Amino acid sequence: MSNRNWTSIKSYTDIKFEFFEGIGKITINRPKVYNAFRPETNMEMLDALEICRERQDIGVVVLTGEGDKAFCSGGDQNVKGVGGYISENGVPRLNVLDVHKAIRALPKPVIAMVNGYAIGGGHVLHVVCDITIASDNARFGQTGPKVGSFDAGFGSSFLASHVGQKKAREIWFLCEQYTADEAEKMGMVNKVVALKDLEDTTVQWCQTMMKRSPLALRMIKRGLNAELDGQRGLMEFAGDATLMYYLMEEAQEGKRAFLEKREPNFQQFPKFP
Ligand code: S0N
Repeated sequence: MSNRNWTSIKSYTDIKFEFFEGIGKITINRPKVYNAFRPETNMEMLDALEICRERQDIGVVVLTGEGDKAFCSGGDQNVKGVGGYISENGVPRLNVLDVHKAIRALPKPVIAMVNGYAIGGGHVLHVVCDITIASDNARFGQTGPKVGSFDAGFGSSFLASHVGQKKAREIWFLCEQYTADEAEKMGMVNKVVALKDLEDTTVQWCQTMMKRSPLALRMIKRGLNAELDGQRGLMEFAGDATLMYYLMEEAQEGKRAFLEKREPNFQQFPKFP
């Protein structure tokens, strides 16, 4: 599927983390369980997402699954225990929620490249990404109420903002599967392509986004997140407004005046209508 020379950024047990021309690609690499995640998978994704945040040469992040069967089949049922998914030290965790928060907070676009089943918590993962590009063999759906689980967080509320309240309730209440075309018609997939074209199309979309202003993309993402994310969303939006203020002469004048032990001259700056 890939003829690109992706270079490894860092080695992990459960994921692959690679780089190609400004794109950081995170691949859940557990094909035997259809790329189901366990707590360690989520810890590794969190580490990789933090590296994507820090690295100046990464403009867009792609999240996908290994092979052509599954993007992700949700929480690994083999390690599901009492209180969550049991990590190697015996502690039960629901730490995929931290991955959701990290994807939303990342000030760069995150694209789900869905190459097969996006089911259960795997479906939620694509929902929380900014963009979803799917292969025509992809299948989408929630399973929670069928297998003893649910995500009443982003997996419900953000889904409803994509497909509408009625459809979101249908998806969760019936636990049926939907084809890629159906998912696109519902508004939760941006584009459907043949599996052989999935990576090419995703890379093209990434390249187009990387031609755009990174700060403009960042502010659009923050603005679109803010309503659903409440005070936290406003905090992220406000933080970026402060970042931009720090880039301006007006903020520099305040700092300089303090260090030079004088009154700041803010009157020199325009008061825009
Ligand atoms: C994906 C499905 C539909 C594919 O069906 P198909 O083609 O018939 O293949 P199978 O033979 O079923 O599967 C192939 C092999 O893969 C294994 N496997 C598949 N999914 C899982 C899984 N999730 N965990 C472990 N193994 C899995 C199969 O066992 C099989 O292996 P072999 O060949 O060895 O038998 C179908 O597989 C399917 O329906 N899978 C289960 C989907 C599911 O119910 N996932 C879990 C749903 N729940 C969550 O994801 C929890 C959500 C969550 O994480 C969360 C939410 C909110 C707050 C916190 C949390 C949290 O818990 O962190």
